Amino acid sequence: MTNNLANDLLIRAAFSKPTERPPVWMMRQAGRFMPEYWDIKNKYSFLEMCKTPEIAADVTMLPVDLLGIDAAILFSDILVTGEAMGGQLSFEQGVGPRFANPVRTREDAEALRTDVLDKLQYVGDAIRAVQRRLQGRIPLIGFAGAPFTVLSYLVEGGSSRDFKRTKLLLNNEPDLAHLILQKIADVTVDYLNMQIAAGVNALQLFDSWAQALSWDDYRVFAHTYNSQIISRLHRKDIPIISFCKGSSVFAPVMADAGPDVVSVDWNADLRNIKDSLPQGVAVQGNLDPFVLYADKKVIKEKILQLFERMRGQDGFIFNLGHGIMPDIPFDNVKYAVEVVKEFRF
Ligand code: 1CP
Repeated sequence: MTNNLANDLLIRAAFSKPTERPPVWMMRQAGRFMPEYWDIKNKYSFLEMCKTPEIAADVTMLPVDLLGIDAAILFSDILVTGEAMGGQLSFEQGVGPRFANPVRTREDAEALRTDVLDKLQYVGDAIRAVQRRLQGRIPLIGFAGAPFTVLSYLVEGGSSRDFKRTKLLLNNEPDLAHLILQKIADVTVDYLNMQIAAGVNALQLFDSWAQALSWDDYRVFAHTYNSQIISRLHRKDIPIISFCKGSSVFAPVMADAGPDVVSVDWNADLRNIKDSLPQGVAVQGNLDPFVLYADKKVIKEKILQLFERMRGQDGFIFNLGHGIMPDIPFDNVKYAVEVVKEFRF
């Protein structure tokens, strides 16, 4: 049993069991809004931080020690799978991720490697380093990017606003898109199973940009592979959270892929989404992260408003609708965590 934890609120909520209050963690909690993050970031590149297990563990532990959240999330990135498959990945300050050799042709797609677990061992080492520090206090969440979102970075060669090349590929060369998506899915299955073996207590699949897809394309190019991944994990008592910006639209399809939790963006009424999903599927979310820029009084009001909506509901994990922005005041984030932790159902 991996989940022998002093604080197992997140695990209980993920499996829709009763909790005395909602568990709280925040996407991008191990990041740039913390001055302590910059103390480390100023000494190393982002990829050096990810690939040096003790540094990745130091950063993972920052929000645990400074915010008192109910779950840690491994410090890494969704694009490390794309790099292991052959993408020449760099993260430039102010530019974001870049693949210098975008995947555009059949030859590019065929060159992508799938037998890459040896290249990702540093992630397993980082998980073990974090677990040595956590000592079972709270769960550690492992994660991966979902195939469509990783494909979008590989094809575009970096971030995109409109996903023009990605959509052109899906529309004009769907077979080629499926070849790439299947390769990413195979790598993701091995990668998440490796994270389970290394000791994560929960998993999150990030399909951050699937909101760019139409309803039909979501089913064909995202849902197919996410379902496949979830069904191929050896996860026993490890819950899996499915995140997508756009989950206010796609939630029923996301639930159909078999996750324990659907993570919802802030466009949706979380209670409506919960009521629309099958019994036993939990929800995570969904405070608008921009609320954390506001006055503390407003932060508290908005959190309590969300809790009022979710009152009496098992299977609710408090989170933001998307990640914390780098310039949100640390003090506000800490305050939000306190508000959640004081609350009782
Ligand atoms: O310059 C820096 O300091 C690097 C900034 C940074 C950080 C702190 C990047 C580059 N990635 C991360 C960490 C990270 N990324 C985590 C760590 C754990 C956490 O605290 O949450 C996680 C889970 C991710 C996942 C990730 N990376 C996603 C999915 C989540 C989401 O926000 O939707 C995505 C889309 C990425 C790509 C990525 N990596 C980094 C940036 C700046 C981006 C986004 C760029 C874009 O908008 O396309």
